[in-house]
Amino acid sequence: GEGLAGAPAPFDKGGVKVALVTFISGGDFFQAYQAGAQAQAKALGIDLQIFSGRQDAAAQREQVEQAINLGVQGIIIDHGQPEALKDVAQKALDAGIKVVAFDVNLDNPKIPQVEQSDHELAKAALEQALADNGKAFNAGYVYVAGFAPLDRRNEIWDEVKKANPGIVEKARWGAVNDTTATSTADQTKAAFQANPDITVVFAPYDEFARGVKLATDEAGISDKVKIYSADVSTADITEIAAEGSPWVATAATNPAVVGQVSVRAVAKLIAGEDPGHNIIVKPVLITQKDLRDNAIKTVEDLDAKLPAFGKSDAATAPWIPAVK
Ligand code: SR1
Repeated sequence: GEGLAGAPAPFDKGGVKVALVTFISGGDFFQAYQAGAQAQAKALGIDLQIFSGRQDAAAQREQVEQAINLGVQGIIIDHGQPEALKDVAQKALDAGIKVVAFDVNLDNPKIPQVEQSDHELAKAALEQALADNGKAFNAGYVYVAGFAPLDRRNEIWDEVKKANPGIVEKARWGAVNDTTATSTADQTKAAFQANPDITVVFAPYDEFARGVKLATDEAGISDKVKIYSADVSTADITEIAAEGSPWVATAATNPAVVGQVSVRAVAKLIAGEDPGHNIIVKPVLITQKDLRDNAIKTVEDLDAKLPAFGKSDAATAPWIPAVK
């Protein structure tokens, strides 16, 4: 990479190498996150190498080791299982490599944690569910434990149920694999066969929501169900805004912005600056009505309509160029 005029060392000379080691690399969220990271890396003259995840903890661990051996200056660890990563992350730190974690709690004071304010995100989606459906309804819940963002969203689901005893969780399902949406769709069919009285589904990951919609559309029950989710992509916007869609709201950041923030955080560490320990990108609530009323069809339309969605001032510095 080229040097960046006016930037602190080593960015003034260029040639900075960073690895992004992912756990999940498929799906809209992770693709947009990676594209955002790559765009911010390019603007900083960073050579960013992305290691593709296969939902395989041992493989991800090995990729962190590979990155260390490649002599990178920084590593971003994106999701994963803390127990498989903590010691290799420490090994990277011991080798003088700066480490940032997104959505995986490495529990290390030297490793800044990037997240989307998952508590706020879940609250926004669930407040909309309460506003639309009242305080008493039969719910389905899509959840897989062990993912930091899903565990944080789950804390809010527990709180909301506790505060509203009229919400009855009739069934819980979910899968995270390389075909999350279709696996979730299969499970959704079974859940609705056993519990046809479910009217609200909380599915706080867009691949989950996509799976639930697939299943309710196929079963011809989309007019009896409402889906509340996390995340957004252009494909999601199409699904949400479609006529008769049961997917009525999502709380989301722009994942490309989260990718940019992650790269800025590691760049600041490499330059000897402190990006802060908890780096938060705030979500916004997006409803089906908002999308339809404002003719929003793409993530770019959302960026243009909602400035709070299109950029974040987390981990910025005067020498770090903004991504266009
Ligand atoms: C399996 S974890 C999926 C979540 O990670 C990110 O936080 C996204 O928001 C997505 O919902």
